[in-house]
Amino acid sequence: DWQDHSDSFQDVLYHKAEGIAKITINRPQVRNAFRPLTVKEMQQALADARFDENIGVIILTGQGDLAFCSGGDQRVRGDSGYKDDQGVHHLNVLDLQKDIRSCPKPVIAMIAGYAIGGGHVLHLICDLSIAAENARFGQTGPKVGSFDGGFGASYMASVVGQKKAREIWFLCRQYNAQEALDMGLVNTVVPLEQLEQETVAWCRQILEHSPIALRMLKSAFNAGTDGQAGIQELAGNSTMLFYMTEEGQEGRNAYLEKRKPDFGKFRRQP
Ligand code: 1HA
Repeated sequence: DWQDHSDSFQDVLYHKAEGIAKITINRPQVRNAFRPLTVKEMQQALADARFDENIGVIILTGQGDLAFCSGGDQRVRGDSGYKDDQGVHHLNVLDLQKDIRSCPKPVIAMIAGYAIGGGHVLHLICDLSIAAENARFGQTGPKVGSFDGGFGASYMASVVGQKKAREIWFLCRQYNAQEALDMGLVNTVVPLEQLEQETVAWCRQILEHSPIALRMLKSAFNAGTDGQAGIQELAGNSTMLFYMTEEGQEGRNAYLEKRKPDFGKFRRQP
């Protein structure tokens, strides 16, 4: 039973239940295309889920059966980005992508209908993707005068391979759920009416497992593709674990007690 936390939001719905947070893009009239406000609210919801100690896994999805997300709202695309209400141009979905990747909790894309353009990249960078049989995937950038040469290109190539990634971007074709499964773009395909039930079952299985093990694994998977930022994340987790040890705490305590730290009492691990 989802509890509604959407109050402060206009473009997204935000729900929580049993350790699961669900962020839903709620613009079905435009196939859940995002404008800067949509992205900002998704970032806010994601931050809430990240800092809520009761939440262990996050679902990203789109309202209705027709689309997960169709990318940037072309109606508000200005000459250097997507316009907000003040007329400022943004490409702030790139920040959301980084937030999803650096979120220490697993983020699962739950996809019914279209995941297209910038909406396709969003599902791509989620840790897992669960698709309904009616899901359709693809990039449109070169068709509409856009491209995502960041995660959208390099991370895609690491998921589906160089040839397939170039095909997806150069030809701008659409792929059905089975094709997406065959190329490793999604984890499983289920009948539309079972989509949420199956996604929640995957979440529950994840929730049974060690949060720190999951956190370390996510940052370890990221480290390989995210360069210095990936190493920073992995190293940050090492620091967190070190802070949790007596040895780490001896350094802090000695400083606060204005004495010399006694690290000699700790084993020198082989
Ligand atoms: O590449 C980037 C970025 C790169 C770097 C940094 C930042 C980036 C940020 C964003 C993006 C992009 O996302 S570029 C790619 C933008 N998206 C698209 O090119 C997809 C456009 N939409 C479609 O291809 C199709 O609508 C669809 C395959 C998703 C669905 O087709 P369908 O079911 O036939 O519905 P359709 O009739 O086309 O759409 C329903 C309504 O939704 C239409 O409005 P209506 O005529 O009823 O008033 C349609 O215009 C609207 N709509 C759909 N997608 C968008 C949209 N309106 C604005 N923006 C959209 N993306």
